[in-house]
Amino acid sequence: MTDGPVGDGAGDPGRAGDPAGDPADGARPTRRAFLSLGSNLGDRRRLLVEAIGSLGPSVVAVSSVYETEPVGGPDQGRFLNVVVELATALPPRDLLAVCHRLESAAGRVRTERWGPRTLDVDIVWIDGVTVDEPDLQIPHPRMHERRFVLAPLADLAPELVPTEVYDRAHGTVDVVEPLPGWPGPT
Ligand code: GSY
Repeated sequence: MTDGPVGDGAGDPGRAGDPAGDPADGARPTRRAFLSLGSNLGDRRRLLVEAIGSLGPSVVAVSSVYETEPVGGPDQGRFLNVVVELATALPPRDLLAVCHRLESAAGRVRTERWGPRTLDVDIVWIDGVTVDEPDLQIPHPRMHERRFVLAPLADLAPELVPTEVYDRAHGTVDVVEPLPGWPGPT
């Protein structure tokens, strides 16, 4: 793929300008999906804003922004984390491709497994969808262990985050200033 806008290439999932939209308009149900975005390298805020902007009109809501203690991996800087709610008819694998394209657009190079990264984008949940394949599991298999996922997810979908599950999860999370253009949950 070239450097054009995310989702703006022939054969890519999604429409130009609407990468999480569905090329087969109307053929599949539109579902609520939640992506977890994290950054701890470079201009973290800018990277998150650009990634969310490039998801296009499928974005329904963005959580508060959390500065979070790194979970796993080597000694590294704190992350900024958000969760984004989408309304999308993309099949899970096409949505995964969108996530990978956002990471590439942020200049992510996959080096150390749990190491620092400009951008990480994970599918956390899609209403009514389960996938259990080696490279894709939905719901995300570690979501219930991670406060950096659960705290922003609870902003948008509290019914998916029971209090006792949140209490057992790991890591410190602090709400910080919202992203420009995204005031956070209302
Ligand atoms: O799995 C997402 C990348 N990641 C994160 C993250 O986004 N936030 C925090 N706080 N710790 C993390 N460890 C990894 S790996």
